[in-house]
Amino acid sequence: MRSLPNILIAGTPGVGKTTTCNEILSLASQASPPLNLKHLSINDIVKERTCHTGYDEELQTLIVDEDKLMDEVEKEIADGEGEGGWVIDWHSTAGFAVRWVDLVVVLRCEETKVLFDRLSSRGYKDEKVQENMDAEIFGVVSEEAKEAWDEEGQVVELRSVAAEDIEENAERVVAWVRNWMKYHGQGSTG
Ligand code: DAT
Repeated sequence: MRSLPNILIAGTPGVGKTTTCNEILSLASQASPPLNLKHLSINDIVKERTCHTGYDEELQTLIVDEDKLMDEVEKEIADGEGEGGWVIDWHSTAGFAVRWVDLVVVLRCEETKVLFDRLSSRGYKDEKVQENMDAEIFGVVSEEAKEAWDEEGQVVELRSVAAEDIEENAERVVAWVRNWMKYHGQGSTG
């Protein structure tokens, strides 16, 4: 049994996943006692371990080899049997085994103008901006997560529109980690 939970921070590109992960890690390291949470950027794994088969010019994105990617993720997080504490940063929950992840946080930016500006400022082409805006409007990531993780409270949607949402969401996740530790009898470990 892991001593810390694994958390998947998911959501449409631009909703604030990486920013939120960094804030979670920062709060965790400053906590007393500190929580040994670690950032697992799936984007980095895709690139560094060549888990892709090509590049989609229209959508300006690598074509991910999901089987290879999930093999690499499994190695990294030790199939969920490791010590845990991974804060996983990826736009999707597809391919993840339910047992690897204790909490799925889906960040949401319902203010389409705000998301549009974030995506445009990345230099994304219109097609890519539109594809991501549609995904966010239809709640694609959230639906996918709820289909896989059906246990009560395992999928939470958090609003990520304004700057203060980042800190509030990070605080909620860290509080959730503490509760998980208490519930799983890990309260005395750091
Ligand atoms: P993601 O990892 O989901 O693609 P990001 O963390 O890289 O998103 O954030 C994209 C940009 O948007 C970045 O400049 C920070 C900004 N941003 C994200 N969430 C925000 C929020 N809740 N308030 C203000 N800015 C935010």
